[in-house]
Amino acid sequence: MSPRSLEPERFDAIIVGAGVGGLYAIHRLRTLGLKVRAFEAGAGVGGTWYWNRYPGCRCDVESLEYSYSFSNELQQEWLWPERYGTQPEILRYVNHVADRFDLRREIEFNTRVKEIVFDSKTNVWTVKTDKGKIATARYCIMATGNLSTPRRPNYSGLGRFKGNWYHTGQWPHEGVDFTGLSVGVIGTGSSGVQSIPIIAKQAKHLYVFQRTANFSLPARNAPMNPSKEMAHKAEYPERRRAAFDTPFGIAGYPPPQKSALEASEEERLRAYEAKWMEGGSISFLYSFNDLLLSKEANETASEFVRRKIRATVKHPQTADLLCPNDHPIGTKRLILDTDYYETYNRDNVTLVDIRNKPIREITPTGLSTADAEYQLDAIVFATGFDAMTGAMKEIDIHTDAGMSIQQKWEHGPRTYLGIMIAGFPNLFMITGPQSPGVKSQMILSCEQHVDWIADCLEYLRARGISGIEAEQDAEDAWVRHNNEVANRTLYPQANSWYVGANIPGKPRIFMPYVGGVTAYKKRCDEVAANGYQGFRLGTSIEEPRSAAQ
Ligand code: N01
Repeated sequence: MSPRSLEPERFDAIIVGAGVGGLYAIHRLRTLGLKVRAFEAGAGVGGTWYWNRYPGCRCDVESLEYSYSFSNELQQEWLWPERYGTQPEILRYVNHVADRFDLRREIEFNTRVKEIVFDSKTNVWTVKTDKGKIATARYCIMATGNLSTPRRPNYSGLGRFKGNWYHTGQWPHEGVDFTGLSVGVIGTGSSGVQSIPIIAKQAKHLYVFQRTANFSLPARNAPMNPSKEMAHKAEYPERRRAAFDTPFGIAGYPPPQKSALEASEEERLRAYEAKWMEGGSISFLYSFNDLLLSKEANETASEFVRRKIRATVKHPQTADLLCPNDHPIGTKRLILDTDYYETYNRDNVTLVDIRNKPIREITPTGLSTADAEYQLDAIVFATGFDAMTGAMKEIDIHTDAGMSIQQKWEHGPRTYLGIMIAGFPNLFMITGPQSPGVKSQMILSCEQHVDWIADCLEYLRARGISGIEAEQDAEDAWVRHNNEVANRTLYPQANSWYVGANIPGKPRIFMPYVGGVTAYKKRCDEVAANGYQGFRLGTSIEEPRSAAQ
C-alpha cells in the first residue's frame, strides 16, 4: 500500500447513517456542490425500515403523510397500496428514492462509524470506521436515528438457550417461521403489539410476557382508497405546508377547541367512539384539547379504552392485566394495532404478568419466572431501544479539547434546538434529542432539519466561515425551555423511553421537544434569520464571532 493511500479521504461533509434523514442529507448537500460521504452500518438503505423486519411491522402514520415532500414528482408518482405502509413497502419506497436520486454512490454500506474526533486547529472532523477507514470532513451530520440501538434485558442463561432468539429491531432478513413452535414474546410496546397477532397465528403456543400494559387503538388499516389518494395528492403542496402549522407535523386533523371536562359524558363517549372507529392515534388524542394536559381529562379517554379492552377480551383476568393503569393515555407512544386485544381470545395465547412475577432467567428450554417454568422453542425480545441518545453515545465522539459526548450527556442529553451541541463545533444532528423528531411525522422533521443545516452551510460558505458551534448559554436556555414545556404536559409522568425509563441507569430526562412542530420551526427559522443566533461562527471556532464577520 502506498503511503498516499493511507491518507484520510477528504470530504466536505460526512453523514453517519443512510436512513430517511441521511438519504435526504446526501441529496440536499450534494445539490450544494459539496463532496459528501455517508457511512451506513447496514447492507442497505432505510435505517429503521431496514432493521425492523419483524412480522406485522407497519408505520403508525398514514402513508400519504409518511413520505418525502422534497420532490413533487416523487410524491405524485409513488402509489401507496394501503392506508398505513408495511415495513417491506416503506423499504421498497426508500430504495426507490435512493435509486431515483442516485444516492448510493455516496454511501459505504456495512460500515459502522466507531470514532469521530474534532481538531480545533483546522476545524475538521476525522471519522474512523470499523473497516479501518479514516476520512475527514469540515462537517459531520449525525443521521443515526432515535430508535436504532436495540436493547434486550440482561437475563442470565441466554447463552445456554437451545432455541433461537430474536430482537424485533434486528430481525433476520429471511424471516422466521414460527409454525408449530412454542414462542415467548417479551415486551408489549409497539413492536410487541404489532408482532403478537401475527406470531400467534403461526405458533403452536404463544406466551406474551408483559411487564407493563400499554394503550393500543385499532389502526383500521385498509387498502388505499384511490379517490382519496388522488384528492390528497392534488392538495400535496398546501397539505405539506399546512403540516408545519400543526403540533405533530401532520395536517388534516382540526385542532380540538373543547376540554374533555366541559363535555358531557355522552358527548365524550360519542367523540371517543367516532375516533376509535376512524383509527389513528393523533386523531384520538385530538378528541379534546386537554387530553395531554389534564390528568382528569385524560382519565376519561384512558377509561374509554380500558372499557374497550374489557369488552374485547373474553377472559376477565387477562383483560384486567391488559388494562394500563400506570400512565395516562398518550404519554407513552400510543400504539396502533390490528387485532391485538382479540388475539388474547385465542386458545393458543397466554398472557404472563412479569410485573409481579419477574423473569428470573433464561433456561436451556425456555425461561423461568418467579413462580413458573415456560418451555419455549423461540424467544422474541420486543424490548425496545436505547432511544434518542443510544446511537450517538455508542460512537466515541470527542474533541481535541478533551470533551466527549459520553461526558457531555452523562446526566442526559443537552443540545441547542436538537441540532447542535455546545463544545462540538460543526457537528449537526438530524432529529436529535430536544427536537420534535419522535413526536412528529418523522420524515417531515428530517427534511426540516436537513434543509436548515443545508441553508446554514450555504450561509457559512458565502461568508467564508468555516466553523459554527452552539453557545453554552443558548444550549442551557433551550434545555430549560424543553423541560418547562414538557412539565406543562402529562408526558413526563410515564415511564417511557421518552424519559429513558426502559434502560436501567439511564438518567431520567424528558428528551423530545413537545412544544409542537409549529413553534419549533418558527424558532429555527428565527435563529437562522438572525444570523444564527445562539451560535458562535468563526473561521476558527476559537475566534470570537465579530472576527469572522
Ligand atoms: O419498544 P418499547 P418498541 N423486562 O420501548 C418491555 C417506535 N415503533 O420496540 O413498559 C421485561 O416501546 C417494556 O416494558 P416496560 C415507536 O415510537 C413504531 O415496542 O418498560 N420487559 C415494553 O413493554 C415505539 O414507541 C412502530 O415495563 C421489558 C417493551 O419491552 C418505539 O419504536 C412500530 C424489559 C418495549 O417497548 C419503541 O417501540 C414499532 C425487561 N427488562 C416501534 N425491558 C410503528 O410505527 C423492556 N421491556 C407502528
